[in-house]
Amino acid sequence: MRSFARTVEGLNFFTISVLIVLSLNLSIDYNRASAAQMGDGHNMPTASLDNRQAALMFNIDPSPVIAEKNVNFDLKFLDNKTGNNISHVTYLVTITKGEQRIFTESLHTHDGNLKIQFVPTATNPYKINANYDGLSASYVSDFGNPIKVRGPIFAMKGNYTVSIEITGVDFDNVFIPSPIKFDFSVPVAG
Ligand SMILES: [Cu+2]
Repeated sequence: MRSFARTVEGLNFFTISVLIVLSLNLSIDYNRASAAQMGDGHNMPTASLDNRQAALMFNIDPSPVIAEKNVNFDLKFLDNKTGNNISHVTYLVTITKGEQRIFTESLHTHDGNLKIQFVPTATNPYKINANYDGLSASYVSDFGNPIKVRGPIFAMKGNYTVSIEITGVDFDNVFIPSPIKFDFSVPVAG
């Protein structure tokens, strides 16, 4: 796996791309990925579900993440054949720092683009600005706006782990029996 910094119009993005193969019987054969393992661009984790090939794109902006500054996540789950977004994707996003779980929510995107903005504040517990969708039991962003999270997340420097679990695809209320989970190490600079 590989993590790489890409410069797009002057902005530094930390982009992680994970290839996932989806198989018919929803059987999963996946590996956990961590950014630390993503050094060589070859050992991509694969998962099976539906005979489709899909790639998880995960961008973090800025890179490196800086304590007390806004952090933007951009998640897309792409059909590798067509390059189109897979729609109606439900993610369980969990952030831990050390042993402490500081964020965990189910988030859904109807169109396949999921943007989350973390605004570090002293607000504890964190607050989410987004609509709650009962069908997917998740927060959903409005038209192109990120799901905003205000709270003590990325407020201090240190090593964070971002776990992204794909729990549903194609429909709002159909969930994968064995979710596909990836862990990413995200160092936060002071
Ligand atoms: Cu949906």
